[in-house]
Amino acid sequence: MHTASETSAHGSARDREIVAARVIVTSPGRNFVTLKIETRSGISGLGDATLNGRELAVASYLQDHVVPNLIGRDAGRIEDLWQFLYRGAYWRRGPVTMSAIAAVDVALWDILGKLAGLPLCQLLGGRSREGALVYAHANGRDIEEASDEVGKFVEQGFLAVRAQCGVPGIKKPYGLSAKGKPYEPAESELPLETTWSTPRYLDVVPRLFERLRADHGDGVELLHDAHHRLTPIEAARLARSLEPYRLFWLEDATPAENQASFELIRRHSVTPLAVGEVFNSIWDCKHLIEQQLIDYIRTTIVHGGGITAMRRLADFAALYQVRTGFHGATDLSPVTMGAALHFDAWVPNFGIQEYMFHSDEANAVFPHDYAFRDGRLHVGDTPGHGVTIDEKLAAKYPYAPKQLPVARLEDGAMWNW
Ligand code: GCO
Ligand code: MG
Repeated sequence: MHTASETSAHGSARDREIVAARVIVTSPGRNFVTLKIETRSGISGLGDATLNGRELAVASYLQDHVVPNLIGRDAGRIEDLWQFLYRGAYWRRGPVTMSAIAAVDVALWDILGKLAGLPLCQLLGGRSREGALVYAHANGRDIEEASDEVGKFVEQGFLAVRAQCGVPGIKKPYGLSAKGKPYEPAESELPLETTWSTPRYLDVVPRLFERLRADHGDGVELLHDAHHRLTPIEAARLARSLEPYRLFWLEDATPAENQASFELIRRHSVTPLAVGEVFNSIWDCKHLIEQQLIDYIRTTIVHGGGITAMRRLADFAALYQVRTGFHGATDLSPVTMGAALHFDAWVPNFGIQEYMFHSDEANAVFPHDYAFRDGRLHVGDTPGHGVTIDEKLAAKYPYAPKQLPVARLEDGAMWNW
């Protein structure tokens, strides 16, 4: 016998019982780890668990340590399962643990949406906006080529573009792709060794943005990613030198293990700052947010512990007028993109969503209902997050070990990639 609270038109606790959970590793152009959870009534949900360059660690965490804990539990108890996996592991936080928790959490929200017959954004409180403003990636070997690339995105209707360009004298600086190819950093089985020079970089970036404003005017939002390469005072100098070009944000200006280092950048510049794609918990940005040292928080669903955790983080950020700017590189699967776009549709303090294009192969493995229109990504009304997996097709793309590059200074010393 079920009590009234356990039973609804959409299924009882028995119907919601988790009967299977599977980890699917596939590599349609790049590696993705996906968790599929199935309930007794036959409803299933998907969560992304991809951690670029360290994929199998999360696959094992899920397969060996999480899945046995899921079987027999009520898929409707999303908060309780989140707490069980977070507190219950004893070892809190960390990208592997939090990506695994995120995969479970997102799969359960997907199941809840399907049970209710509602899109995920409706479960969160409904749409606050029609579509999510997105930014695309433009890059060029030099300023000229980068400006041409920005122009192409503007022509396609993008309202915001991130721009990166080559640094004279530096081979393979961050963010550049081979001509005509989409940017994809995890290229080789062992890390590619690249070189870095901060003085050369600091010299070229202000010239890039001066040119972009001259070529494309003030109407387009421009963004830039320093990819953790600068010290706080160098970051302050860059942020200040970019002020005339009114950036939407300067991202990852300096590593943020020491959150207080952003105080130094703030003291010198009003260029808006974004950080957090490598964070996995609210604790990684508590000081940054409370002290209003940043303007956008980039931590996203897959690496931040799922929707349950990100909702808490976004509400906390809202108290300080910090807005979301979810990471959306190609190493986050379409499952994360679907979930993120539902979150973006709801979250009151939305800022922007990163949008790198998945390959045709990846899009075929993960059919989805989101679409780009007029500078924004729009989610449909499919129940759940609207992303599925073609498992037969996925099986045709076996795992291919790939790691992210590393960077060394010109004297050979290791630096931040
Ligand atoms: C971004 C990121 C990515 C990361 C990548 C690492 O802002 O899009 O910095 O390009 O480097 O996600 O796996
Ligand atoms: Mg980045």
